Amino acid sequence: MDQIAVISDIHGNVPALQAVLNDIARRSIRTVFCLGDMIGKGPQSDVAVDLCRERCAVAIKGNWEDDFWGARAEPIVAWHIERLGMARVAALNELPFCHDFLLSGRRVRLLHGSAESTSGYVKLEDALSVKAAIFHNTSLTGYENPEPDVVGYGHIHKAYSQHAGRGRILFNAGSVGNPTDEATASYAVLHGVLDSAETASFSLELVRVPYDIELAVKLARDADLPDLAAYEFELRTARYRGEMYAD
Ligand SMILES: [Mn+2]
Repeated sequence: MDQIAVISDIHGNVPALQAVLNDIARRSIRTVFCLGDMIGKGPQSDVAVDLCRERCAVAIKGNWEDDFWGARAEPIVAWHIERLGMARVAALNELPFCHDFLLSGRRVRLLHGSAESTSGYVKLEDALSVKAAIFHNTSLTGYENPEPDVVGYGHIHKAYSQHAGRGRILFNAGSVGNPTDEATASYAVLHGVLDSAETASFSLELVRVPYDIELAVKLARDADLPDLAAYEFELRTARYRGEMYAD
């Protein structure tokens, strides 16, 4: 049986990424796939990209990797680009939109947000009829492969898995570095026979890993992260920064 760790949304939080990579190593998992958003938000996008490049067999584009040359003109993006350097930014721009593979006879597709966009939202509370669109082939996924039986995604920073009708499974790997469901790093593990079209045992686990939040906050403070208060709020409370002043 093969084990594949699926990590997502690291967002420059290196203490969280290191805790997850250590956990993956302790479980003797050799294959790691990354669903994007390695960068942005946290202070160490450059280190996060380098660690992912070293450790991940596959990495796909998140909305942060996708938006750099487009609409995001905010000063905070310039801050992250400066730390990343143009060579890394150019390499991130070349990442694919999705990754399809076979596992124990199931067609698995990994993408970041939705089948239409890296920044499309498929929310935990959406009705299954709405969520089902994530299984469709689009101009971005390509039409050459059949539609998947299993879809894994990121972007919403909340881990879950559910049966999606007609034998399909949908899961979200949660976020390594910026979770908004509980204040621990999140990732998923797939178990099965990789690249095999033959039906065999298949399973999916959601893993939570505690990490040193104090260190993550200190690194952000030492780096003079421009939106430190919002970042610290998210790491400590596992709530989105938009809720910061809500109560
Ligand atoms: Mn994200």
